[in-house]
Amino acid sequence: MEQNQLNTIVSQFAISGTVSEIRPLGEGLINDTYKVVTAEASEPDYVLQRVNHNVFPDVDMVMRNIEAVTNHIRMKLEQAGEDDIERKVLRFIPAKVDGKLYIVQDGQYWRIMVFIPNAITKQAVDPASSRDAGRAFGRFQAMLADIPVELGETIKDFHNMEFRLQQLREVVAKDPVGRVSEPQVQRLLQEIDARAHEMTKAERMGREGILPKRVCHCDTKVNNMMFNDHDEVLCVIDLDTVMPNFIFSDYGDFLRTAANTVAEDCADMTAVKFRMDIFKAFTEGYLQSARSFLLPVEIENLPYATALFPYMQCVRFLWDYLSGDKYWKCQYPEHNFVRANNQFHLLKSVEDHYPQMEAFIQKCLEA
Ligand code: GN1
Ligand code: MG
Repeated sequence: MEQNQLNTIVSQFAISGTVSEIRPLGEGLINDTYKVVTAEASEPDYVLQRVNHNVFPDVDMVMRNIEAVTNHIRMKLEQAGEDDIERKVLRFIPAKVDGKLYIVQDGQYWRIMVFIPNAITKQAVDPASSRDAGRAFGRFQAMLADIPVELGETIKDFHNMEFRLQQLREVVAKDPVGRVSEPQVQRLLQEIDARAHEMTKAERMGREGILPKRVCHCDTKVNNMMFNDHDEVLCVIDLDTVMPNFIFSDYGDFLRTAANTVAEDCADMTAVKFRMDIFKAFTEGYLQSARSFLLPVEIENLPYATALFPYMQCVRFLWDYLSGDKYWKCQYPEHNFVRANNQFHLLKSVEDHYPQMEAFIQKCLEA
């Protein structure tokens, strides 16, 4: 993207300071991100993002959600007398023309937020930072428990397991790229089928009215938190998917990414293992800040949530593989299959740990 085009975009927001440089930032796969550097030391720098309109069809809803969430969290932090609030919650800058938190330019959606200085993101965590992460995500849910507005569902049925299985079944029936008959695909499809009933129990409990939806982050990966230089969590970022969901989303997706011994696309399946040390630390932290509002049915099903997310991600990666790799960027033809298989191996390792997980949660509750 040309500097002068980027400058034109930035100039439409009510930022302070003089822009001296705009350069690419990070390696996100969904949105394009830039750092906007200002000349004055007294003015903040900013993060400019183009929002992926294909993944998030209703950007206006995304930004209304984010506005409600960041305002509510800022109010909670102020009430709690916290210091350094500007580094603990994101601040988006309104457009000059209409005060909305985004602009549309040539069919593209853009937004800008204040850059949080002296903070880092991580790709992996140790048990100590997992405990902190558990506390941070639990606190995030706790602070949003009484948000006065109803948030929109920014990606419809995003973590709905019944829907994800339906999507898979549809692509299996169509087989658009002729991959369904591969023996490795057939094996995985059988494993998925064998667990389909158990794995869709959240939706059933939801319909029965015994499992509530709460405001969740829905993309609680390790790299969606900012840490300060003492290794403490400052704030939760990447708020596009914040929406009402079962709390299993935030708990399970963090463990899916953080407690895998290897990356989600590691092709050596013997290396894929579920790390109980990370599970224990994260669970302890999460229960510390979330226990006050969680229902017994939510706590009892945390081991289920731990299995659900590798399972769901296996289904989603396999769906994309069978669809011809349209959703996730792939570096080689089997990439999505390797990801799906990796997540299945993680699921099996999680399943081996059910009794230990249950015992540990019980111990936390008694403590
Ligand atoms: C996508 O873009 P990223 O890496 O934050 C996906 C998640 C998946 C993840 C798997 C909007 O997240 O749900 O778990 O890939 N986000 C969306 O790597 O689909
Ligand atoms: Mg992200």
